[in-house]
Amino acid sequence: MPVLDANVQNGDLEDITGAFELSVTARFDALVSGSWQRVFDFGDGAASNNILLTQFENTSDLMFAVYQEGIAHIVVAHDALIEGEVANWGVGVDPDQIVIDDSLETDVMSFDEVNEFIEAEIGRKIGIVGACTGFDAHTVGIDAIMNMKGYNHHFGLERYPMIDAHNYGAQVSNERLIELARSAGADAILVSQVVTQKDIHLENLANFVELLEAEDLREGFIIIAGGPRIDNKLALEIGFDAGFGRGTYAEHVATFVARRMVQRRRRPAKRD
Ligand code: B12
Repeated sequence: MPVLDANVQNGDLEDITGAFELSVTARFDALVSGSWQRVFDFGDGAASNNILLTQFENTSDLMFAVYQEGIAHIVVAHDALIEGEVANWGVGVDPDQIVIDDSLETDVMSFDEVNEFIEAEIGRKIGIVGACTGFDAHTVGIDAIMNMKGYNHHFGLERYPMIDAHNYGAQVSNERLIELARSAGADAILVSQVVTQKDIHLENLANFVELLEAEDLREGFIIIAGGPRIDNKLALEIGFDAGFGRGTYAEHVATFVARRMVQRRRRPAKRD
């Protein structure tokens, strides 16, 4: 589908007949005073063949719905709407399920803004290492985030002058990734998990956090999980600082790491 402009009539669009992904940038200015405010609503009639992304009633919940021949498939992301903040959301239907990914970062900084922010606020390059861990051999996701070339016209972290990024590829054990992060003097560690059979991704991620904690290293790193079945809520539950799913670009990650480093520095010292 082409890029659509919300301020103009987009006319007839090509039919969506199979799996698809859409990304949108939007801001809600008044939640309570509105109701069912749409981000988009494509279709050929009320609740028959429609695809819509909308506020749920007048709440801060975001609802994604696909109506197919009168049958509704709906998912709701609770508290995804923050009044006055620009947010990016990715929604879609993959061959086996309907997904909504309430993006974690609002006001994502651009490539240039991230570099300027790091220079001004941190005053040195930040170190980020990453890998796809365990037996998972899917490198494309972590490459999209880290490699120089990037993904979908978004440069990867290796291209950022203020980031020292190292991508260690796939099938890296958790132990090895931690060792590599230590020797690189990294500030943040990125872990990619794609294969989810028998919840192996959850086990791998939990084991990663346990290893860091066991070695008393958890506080020393910002740790981020990512992959098509990962979202921020899940990652936080496992003990990561953040989680990113489909539609993520390097700038989402760079923005999060840079801001989190500054927040950590500002955190008051612990008192006994
Ligand atoms: C290419 C591919 C492969 C290639 C991988 C090649 C490579 N070098 O990566 C090969 C052929 C090796 C492969 C093997 C297998 N695959 Co495969 N593969 C795919 C396929 C077709 C595309 C994946 C991909 O590249 N996506 C594009 C990237 C850009 O998307 P992404 O990974 O989601 O990454 C984005 C985000 O998730 C996020 N992200 C990802 N990681 C991270 C990390 C961080 C830190 C952050 C911030 C963000 C982030 O950012 C990225 C950019 O936005 C998918 C199907 C599909 N259409 O998705 C199946 C798929 C992932 N594979 C699948 C399976 C089952 C397998 C095998 C087990 C098959 C088998 N029986 O042998 C093996 C597993 C091998 C192993 N040990 O891991 C399943 C997984 C199902 C599941 N839920 O577990 C899928 C979904 C296919 C399916 N529908 O069944 N596969």
